[in-house]
Amino acid sequence: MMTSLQKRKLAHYFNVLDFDKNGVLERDDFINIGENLCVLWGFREGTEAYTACLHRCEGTWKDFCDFMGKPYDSTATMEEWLEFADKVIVNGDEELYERHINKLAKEIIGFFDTNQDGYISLNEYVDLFMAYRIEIRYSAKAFTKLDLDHDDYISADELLSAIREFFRSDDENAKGNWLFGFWESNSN
Ligand SMILES: [Ca+2]
Ligand SMILES: [Ca+2]
Ligand SMILES: [Ca+2]
Repeated sequence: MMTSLQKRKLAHYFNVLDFDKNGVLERDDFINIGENLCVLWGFREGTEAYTACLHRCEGTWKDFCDFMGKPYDSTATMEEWLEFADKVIVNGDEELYERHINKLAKEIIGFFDTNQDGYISLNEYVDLFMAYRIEIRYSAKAFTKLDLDHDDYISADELLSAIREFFRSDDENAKGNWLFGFWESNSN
């Protein structure tokens, strides 16, 4: 069973991904996030960059469905998500979990490391907040928490460490809890 803290974080993650806040995760949420990114990065509709960006976001949805064992045209409610998260992410098979979080770290860097130096800068991290419509005002604080060696960049290792803590840590003070911004508002 997930602890209350783990559940609150996983519920926050659901709310971050549920872009239109209609209470279910679906393909459109991921497409909307892609469209948001296109606006952010100045990709105009009809261009190759635009299409590639949407494709990539759709790919993220497909990976997510594969991970949850659902067809691509299905949806996931909060309840289904939390049940899945409990069984597969928080208390599941190590190998599957490791594969998923490594993939997620690569995906985040692939998407948001726009200058391709292998690190996430504060500006690039703010893009992530913009893309997912996470409250921007928490981005600097979250960035500082994730940048463990204080060199003003989030390295791949620092990101992976944050992802690990975000998904599994039961420590209220774990820095990685801040990966997707402030999450206490979802406490129950
Ligand atoms: Ca939705
Ligand atoms: Ca970078
Ligand atoms: Ca760093």
